[in-house]
Amino acid sequence: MKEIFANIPAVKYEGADSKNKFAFKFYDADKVILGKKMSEHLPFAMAWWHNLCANGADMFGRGTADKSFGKKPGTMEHAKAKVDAGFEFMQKLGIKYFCWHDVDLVPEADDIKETNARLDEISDYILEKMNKTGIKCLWGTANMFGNPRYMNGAGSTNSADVFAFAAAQVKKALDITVKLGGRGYVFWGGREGYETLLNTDVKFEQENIARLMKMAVKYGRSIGFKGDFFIEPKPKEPMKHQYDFDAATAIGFLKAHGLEKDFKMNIEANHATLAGHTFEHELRISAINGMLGSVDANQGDYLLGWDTDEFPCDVYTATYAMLEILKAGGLTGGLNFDAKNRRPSYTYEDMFHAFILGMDTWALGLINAAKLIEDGTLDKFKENKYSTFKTTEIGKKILSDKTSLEELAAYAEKLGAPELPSGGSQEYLQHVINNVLFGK
Ligand code: XLS
Ligand code: NI
Ligand code: NI
Repeated sequence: MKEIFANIPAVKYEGADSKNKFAFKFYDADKVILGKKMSEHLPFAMAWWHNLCANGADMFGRGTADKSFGKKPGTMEHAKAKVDAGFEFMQKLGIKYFCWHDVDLVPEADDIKETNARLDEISDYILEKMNKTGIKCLWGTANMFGNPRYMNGAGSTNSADVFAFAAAQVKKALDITVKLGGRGYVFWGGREGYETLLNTDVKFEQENIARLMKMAVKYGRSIGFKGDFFIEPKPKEPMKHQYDFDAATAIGFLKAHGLEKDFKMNIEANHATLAGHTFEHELRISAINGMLGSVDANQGDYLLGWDTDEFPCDVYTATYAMLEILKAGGLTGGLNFDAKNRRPSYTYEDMFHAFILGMDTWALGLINAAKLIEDGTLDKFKENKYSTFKTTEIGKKILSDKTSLEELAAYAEKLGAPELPSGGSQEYLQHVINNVLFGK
């Protein structure tokens, strides 16, 4: 088969001194860090939609990048050319996973039966490529936000017929996920939210979203899906207010509807910052609830209030994120580059540079996080910070739930003023981090 990215070589690790622009400087797939290969710590995935479909079009201008791969867009020949391009791309970069929406894989027909037949055909073709290359499916999802029928939501729609269409798409996307052996299935509630409460029954809408998710779990398990369902929280965009605002909100929703056993979080960095949180905050909240599943690895821009989906280059953020992931024992999902090239970066070479940047950034994050764990200062500090609960009699009583307000009140009265242990030292810790990261 003719190569699509013919002028671009396979990208290999060459080390930080390499000047080869098609080489990794930090991502060394087989290198063992904290007992595991880098490639296992970092299950990178390619997002079909950004990499093989998006052409740089925005509200103000048409596309700049040619993603036709030599075929006419809107045809099955083009859908297959995207598969060819995607697998060649992933092989050249050593990426082991991919993620998709139903309508990224095939052009949507007017009749859902025809769309589904196209999905059957393309997934046969994808499966062949998977078997030849060993590349795997990380997760699949149904696009329930693009088609005009979802203008009032999918699970949260005001139309029972539209709800049925959403269910039909979820069913088929689950079929294809299972067929491709996907590790997960994602719900990103793009249109599940509202513009104004004046016309919205929030309780009704949220209950219906839960109904759709329950049906998805029931059906998925019945066809042998053993992976995790994921909610991908996002506070806004396209809706003014989205129901899965952040991890804490989504976890509360799952628990309220008895879905917490089957679902975990898919945390996107740019969504975290849109919610007014750091990326690592969202990872921590997911982790302490046992729901850290997968990551959409991108970054936003602090000066822009929307999902800019940039490839990650911020090494501090990648370090803090990897620290959370390592502490949580890793991901059940992976690191999906839900990220796109900037509009003027329209060439095939730019597509590769974007992934080289993203993969090297996360590799640095991993290397740094491992150093911080080995250094141990942060862990020791935290342990010491709360030590009065372990070393004093009253602290031990509180932790073992063996006291009461009355007893604590009597104790406090006797005490006069409490001695205050230091709890901060933020500047010291930040300095330690810089020393560990940049010191020899
Ligand atoms: C949009 C979301 C979307 C999901 C998948 O902001 O990030 O791309 O990851 O539907
Ligand atoms: Ni995403
Ligand atoms: Ni996003």
